[in-house]
Amino acid sequence: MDRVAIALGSNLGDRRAHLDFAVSRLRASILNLRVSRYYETEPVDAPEPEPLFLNAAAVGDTAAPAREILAMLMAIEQERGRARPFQNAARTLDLDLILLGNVVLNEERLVIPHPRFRERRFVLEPLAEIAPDLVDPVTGSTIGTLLTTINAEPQRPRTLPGT
Ligand code: PH2
Ligand code: MG
Ligand code: MG
Repeated sequence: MDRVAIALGSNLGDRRAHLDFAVSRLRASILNLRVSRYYETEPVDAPEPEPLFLNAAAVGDTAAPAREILAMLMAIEQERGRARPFQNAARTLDLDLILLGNVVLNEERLVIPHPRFRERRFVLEPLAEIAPDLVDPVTGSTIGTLLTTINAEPQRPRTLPGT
């Protein structure tokens, strides 16, 4: 049995309803599911202006392998009509597999831990609320430590002047 951490995000349509739906689906397949509050966040790396996100994190226990979890997350996204017109387009529901116990995987379309989660406040903040002691097997740091690390760094402007 592995501890699994999932990031939830929505910035299209009824954001709260999309996240509530995902939580009820996850609760049906993942043991001891705990869910953070919902955080309203500014879009990061959006190629065009986008609505604000609602982000959350969920943690639980599962014996399912990574590919099976990924397939489940994509199926739940599909149930909310997730479309992918271009990278980082606004979306009804995004479910990302962040951590799965000590699993480290670097395969096509499946990288665990999630390759960008250590820089993403919208992932770390909700996750630190429910599982600050969870350890990233790549860096050996806890979620709580990773969050303080980005807290200490100056916030970069989203667009640089003159570019
Ligand atoms: N997801 C992204 C890119 N940017 N920004 C916020 N605030 N929240 C997200 O969930 C998010 C994002 C790629 O999936
Ligand atoms: Mg994502
Ligand atoms: Mg995703």
